[in-house]
Amino acid sequence: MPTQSIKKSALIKICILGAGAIGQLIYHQLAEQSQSQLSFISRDAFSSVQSLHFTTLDEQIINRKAALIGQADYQTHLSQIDLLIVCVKAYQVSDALKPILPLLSTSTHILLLHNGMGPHLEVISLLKGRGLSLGTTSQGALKLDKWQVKQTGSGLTQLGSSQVLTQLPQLPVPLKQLLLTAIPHSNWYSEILPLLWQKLAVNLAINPLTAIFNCPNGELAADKYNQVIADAVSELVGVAKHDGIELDLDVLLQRVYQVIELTANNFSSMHQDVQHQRKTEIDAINGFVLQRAAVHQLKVPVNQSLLQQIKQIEAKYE
Ligand code: KPL
Repeated sequence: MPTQSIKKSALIKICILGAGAIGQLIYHQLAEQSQSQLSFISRDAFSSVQSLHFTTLDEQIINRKAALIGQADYQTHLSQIDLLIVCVKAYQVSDALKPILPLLSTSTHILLLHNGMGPHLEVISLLKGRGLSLGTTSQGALKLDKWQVKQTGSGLTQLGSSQVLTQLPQLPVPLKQLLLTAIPHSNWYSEILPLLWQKLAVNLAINPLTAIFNCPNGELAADKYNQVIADAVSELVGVAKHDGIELDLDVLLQRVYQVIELTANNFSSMHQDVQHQRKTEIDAINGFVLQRAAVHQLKVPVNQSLLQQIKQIEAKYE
């Protein structure tokens, strides 16, 4: 398995694509470490320096400056970065990466960090030999303003590679160490896909139901939701099995109810998307299960119905 190498003494150059709540949270966490030089990719024509504001879990306010790389500097800046962290929504990953990828050095490593699954399958063919890692985070972050983020929860972050990616260069060890030191409660897995399926089970049950029934996560503990949650997760277990991933339904359901309890007062990201009339991540969540079910000619009526209900809500946006 090839491993990319980076110069030992140099600062590690990391660029973040997607300055949403998670992109900014990761920026602040990496900025606590002195080994890296950080920037965001901006869609503006010219580069600029931006003031960022971050409220930590213990309510400390931290102000930082960030370099936003404008299009005029893409060529020179992007060719030098060691790691590109992609924090856009799942449905934006391919389109956001397409113009950026050819400007990256062939030794740049790419990390996708988003809810849902699927984009890596589209991205693999575009990499031209660059390394790819995948991850998911349950850290809670809320965007209070364009450049003001508050951390609202300290969930796990799971990062790793996969069998399907082993022909590609692996994440260099110093980069891996930096990520695991900077991001609290983060772990590395040599096979990340089962972890992503497990997280998918949580999102596939909680996200659409809270959006459809307009409720906080905690309300899903009510008996009336037991059946739909069990059926949706059980369909996922069946599809994952055909994809070569063995999951335990009882363990997954326990995890779903644990998250419902731990985040009882939170509104899920899909609930927030619907409230703000934004496109949701349903295609990468329940939609991914539908896609894989179609490949294996399986029926997943409960996930199909949840997806349809969310699509109907989106179709009514003004
Ligand atoms: O990841 C989440 C989300 O809202 O997208 C959960 C875990 C459901 C927490 O709200």
